[in-house]
Amino acid sequence: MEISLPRVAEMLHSASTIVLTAHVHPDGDSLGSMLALYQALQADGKKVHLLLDDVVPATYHFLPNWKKISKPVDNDRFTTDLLVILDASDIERIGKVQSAVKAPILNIDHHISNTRFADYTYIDSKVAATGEIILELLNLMKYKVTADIGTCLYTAIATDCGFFRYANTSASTLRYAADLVEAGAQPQSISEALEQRSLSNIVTLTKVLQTIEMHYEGKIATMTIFPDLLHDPDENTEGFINYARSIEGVEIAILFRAIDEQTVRISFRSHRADVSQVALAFGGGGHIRAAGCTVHDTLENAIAQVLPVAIGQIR
Ligand SMILES: [Mn+2]
Repeated sequence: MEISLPRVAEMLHSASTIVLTAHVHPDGDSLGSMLALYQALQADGKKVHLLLDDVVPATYHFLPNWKKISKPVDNDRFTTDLLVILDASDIERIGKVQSAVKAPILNIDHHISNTRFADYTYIDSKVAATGEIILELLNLMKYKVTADIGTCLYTAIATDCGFFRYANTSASTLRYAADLVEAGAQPQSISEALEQRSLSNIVTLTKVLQTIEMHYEGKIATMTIFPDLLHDPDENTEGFINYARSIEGVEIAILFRAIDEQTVRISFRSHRADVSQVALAFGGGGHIRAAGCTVHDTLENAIAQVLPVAIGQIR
C-alpha cells in the first residue's frame, strides 16, 4: 500500500521498537539515511536496531554512530514493531535481514524502479536522495536535526547527486543542504573524507582506465574489471565509472565487474538515456541516469547481452 509522508510519521510515532535497514553494497545515501533516522528515533526514546547485511566501507567511518550497524548472523531472529527499509527498491536488496526480521515492512525510497514490495511504501522518485525524504520526515515529526544528523543527511544527499552536479539536483536539494549546513554539517570535511583514496586504489584506477573501450560510434564507453586486477576483492571501485561517462561524446558509461566466473556486477551512468530500463531488463534497477544489475554469466556473455540493450536506449 502506498502511503503519505504524514502517515509514515504516524507509523514511526506509534512504534516503540524499530529495525532500520538499507540495501547491501551500501552507499552514502543508504548509510546516511539509516544513521540519521536512527539518531532521531533514539532521541525520542525508541528502541532502534540498525541491521545491514554488509560491511560499512571504510570511506563512511566518519559518519556518527556507524559502529552501531550490525550484520545479521544466521540464526538471528528479531521481533519488532516495524522494519523500515531505506533506499532499497526491492526486498532482495536487503539480503539476510529479510529472514532475520519478522515485522510489518515500511519502505522509504526514491528509486524509479521500486517494485512496491513492502506492506507500506513511500516513494518520491523526484528527490535526489532518500536523505531528502528523511529530512522532510524529521521536520514533519518535529524532531531536532542535530549536527550529527546534519552530517549524516548532508552525506546522503551530496553523494547521491554527485555533490550537487547531477541532473537530479533541484532547488530543494540545495535548500535541504543549506538547512543541514545550518544544523552543523561541514561540507568541506565531509567531501574530504569521501574523496580520500588509498594509494593502491589509485593504482587500481589507472589499470581500470586502461580497459576503456568505445562502442556505438563513441556513444558508449565500457570499463571491465577482472578479479585479478584488484588489490583486494572487496576494493571500492565507486566513482571509477564517472571517468568513462566524462569522455566527450559518451552518452552511456558501463562498468562490468567480474566477481567470479559466473557473476558480473554491472553499473550504468548516462547523460540523458534511461539506464534504469537497461538495468531492469537484467533484474536490476536504479535511477534514470544511474543504475545497476548483476548478470550470472561469464564476463564475455554479459557484455554481449547488455551492450545491445544499452544501445537501444540511445535515441
Ligand atoms: Mn539513494
